[in-house]
Amino acid sequence: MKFKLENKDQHSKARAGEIQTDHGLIQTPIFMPVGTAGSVKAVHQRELTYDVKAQIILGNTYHLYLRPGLEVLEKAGGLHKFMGWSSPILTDSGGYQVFSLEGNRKIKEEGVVFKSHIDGSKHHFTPESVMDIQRTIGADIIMAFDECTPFPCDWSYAKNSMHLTHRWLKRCIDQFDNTSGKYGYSQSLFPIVQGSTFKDLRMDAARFVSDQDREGNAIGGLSVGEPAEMMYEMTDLVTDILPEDKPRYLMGVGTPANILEGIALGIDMFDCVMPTRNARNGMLFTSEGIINIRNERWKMDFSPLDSGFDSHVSNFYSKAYLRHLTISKEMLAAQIASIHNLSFYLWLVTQAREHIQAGDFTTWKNAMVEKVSRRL
Ligand code: PRF
Repeated sequence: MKFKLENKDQHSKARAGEIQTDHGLIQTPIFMPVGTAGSVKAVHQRELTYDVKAQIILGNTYHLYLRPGLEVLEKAGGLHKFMGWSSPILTDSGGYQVFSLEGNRKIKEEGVVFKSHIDGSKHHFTPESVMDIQRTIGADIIMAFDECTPFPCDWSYAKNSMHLTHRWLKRCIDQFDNTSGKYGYSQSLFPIVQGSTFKDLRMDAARFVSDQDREGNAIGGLSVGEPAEMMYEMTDLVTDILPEDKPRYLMGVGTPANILEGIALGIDMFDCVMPTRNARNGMLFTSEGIINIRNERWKMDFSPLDSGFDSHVSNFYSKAYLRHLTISKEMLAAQIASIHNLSFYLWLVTQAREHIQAGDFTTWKNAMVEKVSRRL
């Protein structure tokens, strides 16, 4: 993997760059659609490429390990071949998913013991096994095994947890560096900065992670219920410490406004279930603001979902039609809404990139945050 920093904004920490992987180029800042179990829900691969214009998607170690399992993935020749996606893939380590199995998991020094949400069977994840699993899945970028602290969380819990994440990181790096990719292309390991909402811990974690000198770095443990201002404050502290010449990934973020503010704070990569999950509940993110498509207000509105940018689905179908499909529980509703929301997210980060390159990012961003946050 190679990262090239192309432009820096004069009035913020925003950057435009390029990540070259063996599965192609990623132009940053970028949003990565979430494809937890080998599918971006309700959106097939051709639509992801040609409508959404996704450059990289996410997979999840926990889900893929449980189903279809490693035997199938290895036999298929890795996740890219299995799902028919030849662009880059990033896999999350499963730590986050396992920790959200409240009551069904136990954290120890060695790793985590957990029960499957599918059949209740017992499994172990260790930093080593999670590296091996991600080697078998075959993502271009793989994540270290970390503990994501809940919010709120007291300082001493956050400190101990951060140190455990750091010891696990060392073990991930050892395992990763002593193994190689199984399918003939290279993989990169990103460590994760934790430290909850404590400035001293966040700074310690950012220094520790930077010292590992990997090809990119991530920030975890945010967007877990803390106020947005706190998330921005922590991100700002951490991006001041992380190396400038490597991509920075803010995990699980967020709303369109969160993403624009994250870009202004020097973040290059984002992922979130919000555009797809909320689409399935009838929430649309548009260039004019946020729409609940079930609302009576759209019953007779035959205008396009969004005419603010070029997208077949967003320009072609009307609000009234999507409202009807949603209320009738038609499967096409989830498809149209998901493609629209993802197209909008990808358009938004592409616009951010163009404004960084043009030198007017900050004024554009401030106006856009206001626009995309409105409830219509
Ligand atoms: N760690 C991992 N994945 C994550 C997170 C984390 O802290 C978050 C937090 N927003 C989302 N996904 N491994």
